[in-house]
Amino acid sequence: MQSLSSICSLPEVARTPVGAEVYRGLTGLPKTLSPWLFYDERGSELFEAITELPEYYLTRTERAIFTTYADEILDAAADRKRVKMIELGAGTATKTGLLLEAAVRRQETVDYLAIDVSESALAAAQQRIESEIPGVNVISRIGDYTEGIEEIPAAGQRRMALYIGSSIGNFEPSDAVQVLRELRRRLVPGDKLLLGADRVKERSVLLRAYDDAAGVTAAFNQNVLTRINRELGANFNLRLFRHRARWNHEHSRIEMHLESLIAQHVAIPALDLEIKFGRGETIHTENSYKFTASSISSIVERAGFAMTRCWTDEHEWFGVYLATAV
Ligand code: AVI
Repeated sequence: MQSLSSICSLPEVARTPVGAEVYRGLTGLPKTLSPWLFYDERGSELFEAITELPEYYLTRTERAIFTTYADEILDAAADRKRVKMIELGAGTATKTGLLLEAAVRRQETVDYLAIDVSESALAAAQQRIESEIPGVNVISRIGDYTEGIEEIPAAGQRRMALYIGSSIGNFEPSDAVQVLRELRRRLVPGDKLLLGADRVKERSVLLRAYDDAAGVTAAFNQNVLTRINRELGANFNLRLFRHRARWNHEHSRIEMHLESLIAQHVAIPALDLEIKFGRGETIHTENSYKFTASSISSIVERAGFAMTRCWTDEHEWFGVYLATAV
């Protein structure tokens, strides 16, 4: 824990979100950096490229589940009412189009509230959906998670909140419960949550998905160092930090690390810091939890929902879960 006097003497930049996170993460032991730091402009492009990799089965498998079951999902969510859709972390909303089309088939028009931190992704999603799927009324909100949900009241209608893409897996389980509990607080009993969550599977399949042959995931991981160099004037040498993906069986998660190949010092002038790395020491940059039917049910139920239905693919690699607010 930092004392108040030492915090007050930190450079101004240590109080910006990026500065504070890098200071916290690289002065602690073990060294960590939060995964939200990945998503600058280049990081977001690299993530889009990851979703198209042959090894990264998550996106195409979830899309295939929506392609097969979108009408069934909408029927199950609706309880014979009209559905309004809200998406947390909508991004470019490419897979969501399949669900919106099913909603339009069912009820001719649908209100869709897209929430994301990226203004440019939201603008692109809104333009594409409005031109490709007539009948969808898109409202977009820049924000984190649940901000703005109240703006889509639903008297006599069913709200279905989407949290897809297994983003829930990037939180510690207790934080995942908190995020869903916050969502639950803004819904009424009977409203729905549609959650996409990656499943536990063979270790080699998981490792390949996070350490692809073309090195795109490695570049995505290392980009965080480029960002710190650019924004905080640091001198990380990318050739001296190697991407590592590990399966942590005990915690049922893939971990991403950046491993220092030699003993070295890295300067971060904007934070007045010099960070010492031992050879083989890592910065832990991401966890991606993988779930069983029972581990995801436990999270959903602790957040105040009842698990209602589940859809999966032929290999049972990915799960799409419908839960009801109780
Ligand atoms: C955004 N999130 C669900 C991705 C995942 O699979 O955990 C982030 C990612 N990290 C490496 N590859 C993809």
